[in-house]
Amino acid sequence: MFRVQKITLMCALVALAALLAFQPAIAQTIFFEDFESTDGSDWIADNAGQKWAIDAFPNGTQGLRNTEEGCGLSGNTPIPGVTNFSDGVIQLEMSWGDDDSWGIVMRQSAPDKGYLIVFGYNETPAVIVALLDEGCAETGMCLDQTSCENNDAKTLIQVDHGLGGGLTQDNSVSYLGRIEARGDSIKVWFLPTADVSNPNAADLGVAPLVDIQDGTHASGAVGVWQESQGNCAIDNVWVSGPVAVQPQGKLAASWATIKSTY
Ligand SMILES: [Ca+2]
Ligand SMILES: [Ca+2]
Ligand SMILES: [Ca+2]
Repeated sequence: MFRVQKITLMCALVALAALLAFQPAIAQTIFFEDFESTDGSDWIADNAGQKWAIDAFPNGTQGLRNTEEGCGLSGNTPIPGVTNFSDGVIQLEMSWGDDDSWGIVMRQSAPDKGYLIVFGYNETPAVIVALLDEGCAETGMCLDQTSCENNDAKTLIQVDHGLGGGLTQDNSVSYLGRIEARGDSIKVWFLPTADVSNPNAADLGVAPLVDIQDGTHASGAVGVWQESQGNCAIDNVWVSGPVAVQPQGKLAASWATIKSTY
């Protein structure tokens, strides 16, 4: 009997140790939204004319759709509650019913202090990293109007997204955008979500399109930016903290698992 209890205790301790080892990585998720059980009313655009709505996303679930079109309706929407991001990963799925660009505003400490990372499509076939300090992402302005594309003088880097031209504009394809920022290091990935075996993995298995060093801004808010992106949608918006996303190979958590842990 004593022996059985001892084995049971050992098993419990092993399970507890495994749980404790597992927790630090999981606890680093500081924001996740899959738009399955929200009306999106806490996503409040800086541009009063921009209207978000819950609608279908090409992964077969609900996403958040930008319903209004036009450069004058461009701008940032702060991710609810993510006000002091320094190091970690910012990731989202994006789809296009238009030819313009999605983006992420990162480490924003004032309207003109922070980074803009652009995921371009047909009109701007590029990934761009620029500074809000240069007037990039100004509310109500498209990228060409702020001269924050095709302009080495106002951007930190612009690289071809490598997706080719003539991309579909019928919201039929989900694309994955990931930014990994650690200190001065900023890395950006942009590719069809279907090309990634596990979008939750710490290592996506492909090299980043952008890998630069810049220390202009250390921390601040995170937001989803768009330029004239009428009828385009986002889903599975995820922000993690300083520790690596998840130990590679140890865990293949579903989005549902991630969501249930914060
Ligand atoms: Ca969803
Ligand atoms: Ca544009
Ligand atoms: Ca447009």
